[in-house]
Amino acid sequence: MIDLRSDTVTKPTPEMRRAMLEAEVGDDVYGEDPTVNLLEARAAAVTGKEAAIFVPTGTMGNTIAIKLHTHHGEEVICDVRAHVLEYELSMLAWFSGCVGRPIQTPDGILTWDRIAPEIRPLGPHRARTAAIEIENTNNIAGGTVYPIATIEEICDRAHERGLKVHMDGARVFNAAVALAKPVAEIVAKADTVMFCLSKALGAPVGSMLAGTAADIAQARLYRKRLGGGMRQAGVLAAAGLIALEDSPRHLIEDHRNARVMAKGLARIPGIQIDPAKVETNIVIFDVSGTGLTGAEISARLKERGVLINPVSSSVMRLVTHYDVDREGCELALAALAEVTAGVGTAAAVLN
Ligand code: TLP
Repeated sequence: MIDLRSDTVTKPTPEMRRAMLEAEVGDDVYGEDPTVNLLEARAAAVTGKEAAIFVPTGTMGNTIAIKLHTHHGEEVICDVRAHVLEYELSMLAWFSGCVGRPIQTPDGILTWDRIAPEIRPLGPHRARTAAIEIENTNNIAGGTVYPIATIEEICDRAHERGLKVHMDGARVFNAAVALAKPVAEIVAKADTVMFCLSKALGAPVGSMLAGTAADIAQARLYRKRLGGGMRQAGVLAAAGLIALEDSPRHLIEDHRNARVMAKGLARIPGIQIDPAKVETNIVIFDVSGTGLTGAEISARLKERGVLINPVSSSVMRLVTHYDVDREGCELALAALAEVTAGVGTAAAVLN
């Protein structure tokens, strides 16, 4: 199977498996797992934050961050396609008692002029805005990358107004590679950043939440409440350390493969995509002109050994990663051309 459904599907590398086998471990709820402690120290260093905490998932990292920055009954501003809004089972509401205030953007990148009019002070009819959440890269907008100046302006203006900024940096290392800038520079002004070890970086499990020492101390209590206090988690952290140290330098290959896919897709009749907009490892494309739905294309591809998921009836997403090489990408393109061949024309004639 050529699996391009997500970069979450990668298998641990032989180095990760070896490190997991040899990991020194202890009880992390007592703070006694040396490998987890090392991973947390490395994550704090890489993000330039005072402290970091190892969490089982990106969803838990985002959930804890929102809880840190809000009180029940407040609002969180985010992009309309934000993962926290669309794919986390309403955790904003369920755990933090907050409402997401979605903002339309052309490419998933919030800017201060779009945010400012949506900020609400507490009043007789309206709940206070407490935090702004920015997703970098923006997943469903197609792996789009925030310019650093845009992040800095959002954070500076937000802080002037007493608002916190959380970055969902599930794929912030992809942003760093695309910008050729260190992660610490990208996240410098955000109050907290969550990044995933288990996405493009390839670890089997885990994400990191980084911020001030006080916030991360509080985050440990929220993690425990959410059932995320793990014990000999060094077995997982060992793979995470390899992901953190080794994987970022390989991401450039995933980005090249995504561009090859985007250019190939643009040549398939009925598929719409602007390859110039593909900056990282996520490719979002419109299939409405093929006369088939995303689900139909997905099912036909599966019969040919290619896995790509629809996002909606007319839009599909593919994500490149280290377990699918250039040849795999080209085979996937050929399969896409084959399953859509002639269908669009037939539909056009019938219409
Ligand atoms: N994204 C997954 C799916 O949930 C859609 C994927 O395949 O891309 N933030 C962002 C931007 C994400 O893309 C994801 C996962 C998360 C948070 C949540 O991470 P996990 O799955 O570890 O809870």
